[in-house]
Amino acid sequence: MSILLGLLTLVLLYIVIVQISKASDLIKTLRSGDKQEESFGNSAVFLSVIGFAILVYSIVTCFTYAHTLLPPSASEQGEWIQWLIDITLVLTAIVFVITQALLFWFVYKYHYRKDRKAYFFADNNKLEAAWTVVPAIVLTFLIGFGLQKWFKIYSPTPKDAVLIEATGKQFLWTIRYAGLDHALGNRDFTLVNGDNELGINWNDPASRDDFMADEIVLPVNKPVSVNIGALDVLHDFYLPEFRLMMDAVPGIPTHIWFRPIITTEQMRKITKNPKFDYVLACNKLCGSGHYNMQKKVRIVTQEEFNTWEKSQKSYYETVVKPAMDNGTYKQVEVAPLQSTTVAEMAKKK
Ligand SMILES: [Cu+2]
Repeated sequence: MSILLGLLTLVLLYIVIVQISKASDLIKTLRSGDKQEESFGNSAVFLSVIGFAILVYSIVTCFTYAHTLLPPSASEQGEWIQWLIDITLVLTAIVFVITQALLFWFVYKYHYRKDRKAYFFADNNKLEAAWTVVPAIVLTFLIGFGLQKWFKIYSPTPKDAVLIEATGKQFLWTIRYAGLDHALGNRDFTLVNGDNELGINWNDPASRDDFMADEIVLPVNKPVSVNIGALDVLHDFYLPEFRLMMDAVPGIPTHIWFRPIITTEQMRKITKNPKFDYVLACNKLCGSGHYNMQKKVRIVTQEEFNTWEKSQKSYYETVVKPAMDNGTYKQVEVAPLQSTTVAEMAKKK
């Protein structure tokens, strides 16, 4: 019944629209030709004035709010990305302004006039070739530049990189530094428990000097290698001022390397904000506390970094070992992985 009523409503609606259009056609023919031309002229002026006003407003707001954009990129990789963003923005802005200005100008210039007849042509091969080839060349260049930067960004990590590990979980980042031996201790998921949520193998000598940090401190002009992971849901290692981000996926380790080029102190001067701090944020909507999933990032000189690194305490020595000694921490032994095929499992049953 409701379907029938719905169909009936649609048919009635169609009849109403047809009748209204018929009535407006009648009114138009009743009006004298001069009045019709005047009415079209007024509409054309109105439309093009509104169009130009919106165009000017868009351009002015772009410049007015330009200062709210991110400060200059604080990493070498980010500079390349920023260059790609800039060149794309400039090219598309030029095309946008030209096409929109022409559109609104044509609305006015070619509006209906009694003594003028529209020129008809079905197609123009030269014009079509031009508007296909020119954008194709421009896009090829943009993609070419993009690919070139992509391969540079995902090039092998330099050997002298500072190695850190960032693990996301609802709603905080755990940052582990490789320590003075420049090697992160192995992790094994079979070791994960309440005391060891990263599953670090404390029998691995490389784990002994690893330390957890409340903030990310990095030396300027030195490559930084970041191993990224997640414990629960999808997160995203996001450094807006460095124009970098990389997904943090449970079960799939990801990696990124970059080179910071502006210290926090320098950036405070550039932004004229003495309280400025770089931030590591999460760029995936990972839950109710997502907005608060941040960590302070400090870019310092090499000397400051060395002093800071030496002042950090090994997590094993200060937390794990004392707990093991007084029996409140149990290291689960690494069990060798057993491979069981589906057929073997079926046999056992
Ligand atoms: Cu998150």
